Amino acid sequence: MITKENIWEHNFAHEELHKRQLDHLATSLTDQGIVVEDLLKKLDDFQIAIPSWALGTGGTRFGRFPEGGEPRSLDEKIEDVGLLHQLSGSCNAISLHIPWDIPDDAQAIKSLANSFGLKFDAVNSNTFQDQPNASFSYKFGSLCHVDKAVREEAIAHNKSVIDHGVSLGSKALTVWLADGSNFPGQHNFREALKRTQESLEEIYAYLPGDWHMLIEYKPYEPNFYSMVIPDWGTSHLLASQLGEKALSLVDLGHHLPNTNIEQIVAILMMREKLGGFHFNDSKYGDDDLTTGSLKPYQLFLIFNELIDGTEHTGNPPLSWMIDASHNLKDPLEDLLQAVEAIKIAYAQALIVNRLNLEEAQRKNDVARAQQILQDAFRTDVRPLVAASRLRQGGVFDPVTVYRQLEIRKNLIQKRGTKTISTGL
Ligand SMILES: [Mn+2]
Repeated sequence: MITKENIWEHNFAHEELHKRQLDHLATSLTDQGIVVEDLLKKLDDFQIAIPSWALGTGGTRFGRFPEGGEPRSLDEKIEDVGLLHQLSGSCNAISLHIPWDIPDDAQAIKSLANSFGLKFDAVNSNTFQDQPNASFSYKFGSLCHVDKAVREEAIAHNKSVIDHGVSLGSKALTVWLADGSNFPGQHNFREALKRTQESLEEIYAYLPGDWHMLIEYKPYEPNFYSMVIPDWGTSHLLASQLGEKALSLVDLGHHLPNTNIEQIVAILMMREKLGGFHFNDSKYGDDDLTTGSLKPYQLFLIFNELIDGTEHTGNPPLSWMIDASHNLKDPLEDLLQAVEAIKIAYAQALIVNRLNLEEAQRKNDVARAQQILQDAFRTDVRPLVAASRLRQGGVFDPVTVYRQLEIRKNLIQKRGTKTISTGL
C-alpha cells in the first residue's frame, strides 16, 4: 500500500527541516561527550513486537466502536504489522495469541511474515476463555483448578501453543492467568498457588531447550478478590522455582496505582529474572491506554533502570511488546504513537550521564541526581528517533504519511466496515 516513491517523496519534503533539527541536537549531545552514532545504532536495534490482538478496535465490557477495515485473518494482521514496520522501522515482530490466531499453514505464514521483514515473538496462551470444543470450563480457573481434568486441559493447551510457536520460529511462551477468586473463602490461597506451580512445571518440562517461559502477573481483574499470580513477587517465586528458562514479565498496566514499577524492573534484573515487557499506559489500573500518553516520565525512569540493568547485570535479553487496547483511536495510528513514545523514552534514558549520576548517588547529592535525570528527560530527542527511523527505511512522520495516503480508507474498501479482528 505504501510505495518506495511515497516514502521518498515524504522524506525528501522534510529533509531540510530534519537536518536542521538533527544538527542542533547532535551538536549539543556531542558537546556532552555523547557519541551520536552509538546512540543511533542502539535505536536502530530496538525493535518492538506488535500483538496480533492490537490491530483491531479495542473495547470495554460496555461496548466497542469499530471504524472498519480491521484485519479479517492472520494474513491481514501480518500485513498490518508489515505496514507499521515499513513506516516506523521499529516493529519487526508479531506476537500471536492462541487460539485466536492459529496458523493453518505455518510455512506459508512464516514466509508471508518474512516478506515484510517480520519474525514471531513470544506466543501467548489463553485459558481465560472457554473454547468451543473444550471438554471443560475455565469458569473457576485453569492451571489452578481444583479438578485435575481441567488443569490437564489447560496444560495441554499451553503445550499446543508451544508447538505452534516452534513451527513459526518463536522462542518464548507468555503465560498470563486470569485464575483467581471473586469472594473471600472461594480459594485456599496456598493450594491454588501450589496447583498452579505444579501445572507450570509440566508446561516448563515441555519447553524446547532454547525457549523461555514468561510469567505475567496482574493484581486484579477478571477476579476481584484475589489473583493467583497478583504481583511480581509471586511471578518471581514461580519463575525461580521452575528454573532458568522461566522469567517474569512486567505489564505496565498490571500494577496498582502509584506502584514503583522502575524499582520492580531494577530488582528483577538484579535477580536476572526479567524476561519481557508489555507496554501501555494507565491512570487507574489496566487501562490499556497508549504508551507514554499519561506518564512519559515514568516510562523514562523505567528505561533508565533497564539500561542500567543491561550494563550491570547478567539479565537475559528482553522481549518487548505493546499490549494496549485502542478504544477511540485508529489502532494503527495508536500503535505508531506508542512505538514513537517508547523510542523517545529509550533515547532519553540512553543520554543519562551515568557516571555523574553514580557520583551524585555516592555523595548523597539528591538535587544533582534529580537534575541529571531531568536534563536527559527534558531533552527533545525526537530528531534522533526520526534519524534512526529514516536509517531503517521508515518515514520522517509516520502518522502524517498514514493519513495522507488514506490507509484506513483503503483498508475499509478492501476489508469492509464490519470486520472484527480480536477474539474478544
Ligand atoms: Mn499483558
